[in-house]
Amino acid sequence: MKIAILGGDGFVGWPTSLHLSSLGHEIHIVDNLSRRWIDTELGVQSLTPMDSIQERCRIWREVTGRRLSFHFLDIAKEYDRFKAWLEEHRPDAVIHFAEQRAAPYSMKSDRHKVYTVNNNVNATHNVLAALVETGIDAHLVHLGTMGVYGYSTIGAAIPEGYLPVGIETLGGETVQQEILYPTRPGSVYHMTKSLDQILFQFYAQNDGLRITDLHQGIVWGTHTEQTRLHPQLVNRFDYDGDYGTVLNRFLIQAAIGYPLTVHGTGGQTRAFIHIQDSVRCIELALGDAPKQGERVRIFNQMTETHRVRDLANLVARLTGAEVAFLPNPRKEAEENDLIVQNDQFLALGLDPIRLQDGLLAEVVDVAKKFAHRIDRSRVPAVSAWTKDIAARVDRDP
Ligand code: NAD
Ligand code: USQ
Repeated sequence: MKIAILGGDGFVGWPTSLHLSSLGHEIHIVDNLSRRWIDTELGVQSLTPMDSIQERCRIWREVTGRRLSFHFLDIAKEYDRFKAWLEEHRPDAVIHFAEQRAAPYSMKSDRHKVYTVNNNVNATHNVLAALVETGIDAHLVHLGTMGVYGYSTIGAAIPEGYLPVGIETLGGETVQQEILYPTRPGSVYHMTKSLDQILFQFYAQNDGLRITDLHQGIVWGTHTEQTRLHPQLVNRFDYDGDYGTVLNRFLIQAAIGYPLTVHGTGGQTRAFIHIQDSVRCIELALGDAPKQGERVRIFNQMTETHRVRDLANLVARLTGAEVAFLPNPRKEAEENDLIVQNDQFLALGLDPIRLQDGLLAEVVDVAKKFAHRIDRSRVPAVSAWTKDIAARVDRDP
């Protein structure tokens, strides 16, 4: 297949590009490199040294003989260029990673909220409008988030996207319907993914676009089979207070002797998936495209759930790190349970990688190797969800 990978220079997009290229697909990475600019804005850098995207593609060619094409383009701001690009390349599938993906970054200030909404909602809508206008019947695979469901404890498993409801008619009969699971986003970033869902629903119904939305949990780890092939193919690894995700942060903190930064009681339960499984799920979803006229296909792309304080204790046991319970800069439930259905990927043959000491230790080793690149002052998470929380967190030692 000819596959366009929008956001293919990012943490999940890069290993996905390599994985699908190694399977023989023709890969076109489309990216505006905004993630690299945000590193500059924040004064941080990936733990792992990343080469330019052009250099990464050159190395891949050298190592495997396979070609990756890179196209510098802003999906959100350059609609006409993007439409012309699609018209010229006519991909069989489009994988859409090209959004601002950090919840803390999206809550930093009003400017960051506005940027996140403009970038994410426009990027998604531009892709949809351009597919309709060009008449390209590509399968669109979007990376969404488990966070659209919210984290209120309901004592029932979260289904894959849709909720069956019985509605009583005026005649007193009960009619069964399936609706999109009600969204309850916990940040402006997560809210944009909720908005994306409505855009998908409309375009699938109105124009027959074939769309798969992957509600992904928190991705951890760094290497995949392909990124290991050469030091310059290494994946990015975010550790800072905005972009670093919880488990990867705990692992680098352990590596540099920084107390593990648990927010609040650490009673938050979240869904997780290893980066290797993430790229495998995308491959499986690609191979199982919906038909024209079918509703949006939604998968829960996660393999296990964990409570934050349990993860901290696990990493502490493994490495001897200390655990610090800090005031929570976010507005979120202090304690929640989470049960998630993920039967569809299991049925397609996913054999999940579970959190295991070996893999955790491997990430700590990566962190130790590049520890000299870590700026400790960028480790704390300082982005507060509300002005009240900002004032409170500031006063706390
Ligand atoms: P990332 O920030 O590392 O990568 C996103 C890429 O998209 C970057 O290379 C960026 O430059 C590019 N991009 C952003 N806006 C663009 C635009 N307007 N035009 C062109 N390119 C643009 O993020 P990631 O961690 O690789 O996540 C990829 C996707 O997966 C995101 O949509 C995210 O919401 C979703 N996701 C990520 C995680 C996770 O834990 N990392 C978990 C669940 C879902
Ligand atoms: N947390 C800590 N300490 C830290 C960092 C985070 O206790 O140092 C807590 C947070 O308060 C939160 C939980 O850990 O309760 C998860 O935070 P996170 O930053 O790992 O994850 P999140 O903000 O939800 O976002 C990440 C990705 C996002 C993706 C989402 C999947 O950045 O792109 O959509 O995970 S999910 O969480 O399933 O919605």
